[in-house]
Amino acid sequence: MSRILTVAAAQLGPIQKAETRADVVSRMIALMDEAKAKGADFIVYPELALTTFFPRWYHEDRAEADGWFEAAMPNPDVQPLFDKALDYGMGMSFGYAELTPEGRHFNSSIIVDKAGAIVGKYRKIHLPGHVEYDGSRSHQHLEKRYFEPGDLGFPVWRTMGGLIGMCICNDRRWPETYRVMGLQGVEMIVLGFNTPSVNAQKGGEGIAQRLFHHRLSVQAGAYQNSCWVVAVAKAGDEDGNHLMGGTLIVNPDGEIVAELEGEADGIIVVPCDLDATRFGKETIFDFARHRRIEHYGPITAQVGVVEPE
Ligand code: CDV
Repeated sequence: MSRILTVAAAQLGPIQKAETRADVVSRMIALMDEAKAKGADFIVYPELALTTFFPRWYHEDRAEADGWFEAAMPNPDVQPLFDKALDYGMGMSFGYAELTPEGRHFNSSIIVDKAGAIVGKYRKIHLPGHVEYDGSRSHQHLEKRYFEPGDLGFPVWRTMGGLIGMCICNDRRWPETYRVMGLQGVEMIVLGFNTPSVNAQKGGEGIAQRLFHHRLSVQAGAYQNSCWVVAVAKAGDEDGNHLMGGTLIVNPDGEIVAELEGEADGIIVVPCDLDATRFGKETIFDFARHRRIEHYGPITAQVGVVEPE
């Protein structure tokens, strides 16, 4: 048996502060054209795909940052992308900064199905960084200033013939992210990321180690939950701030089956067999037979470390 979902992981190269949504959307459409030519059913773009990675910029007046947010989805700037996806009969997922009608701010992503309907929304739960300006860091990472933690959990949706879930960037480093979706039978997790290629608090940690941690995290998440993981970067130099690449697709054995070279706009396309998730889910990671929840209490009862006496 096989159930193929052909996925395009669509990396965006850098987006400068001065670039408009229209500029970016036309680049996203060019990637979609390429994905269509390569037979993709579903295209995945990065976190905060429509703008530069703005949480690196400090706005003393928090409200000034609202210009980076979308108050509606779709909206006139992104409508051409929705139109093209519908025309192609292609599903898509991308991240954006969401401003709700109540004035709440989230780092969000959506799944749009092949009929053009927004069938899934996820709001980033693990927000890295800090709230106030921090001069001790080599660069700012103000996600905790501009967003509140997601309030929608880690849902999984039945769409495009499979069970698909989302997470965003820093979420990929946390095993809980994958396991909560694994417990819903997830077959494919799609995620976008903006990862600075140096650690703002540890200058010696550069791109090689950051790529290692990235691959380690997504490969482990895929293997331990027997699912596909599609991880898509925004990469390159944004106004003097460098983001690593590392766009890749991992199979349910935890193996990288495709990885994009470089930091420019580009795609990798892989026919992903969703039935290939069955073996792991029915054997070594058959949760119903092997999990021992009586010993997992601290995972939900406790946030920080409690050392033994
Ligand atoms: N956008 C992110 O969540 N970036 C973080 C960085 C700050 C470490 C990441 O986990 O890649």
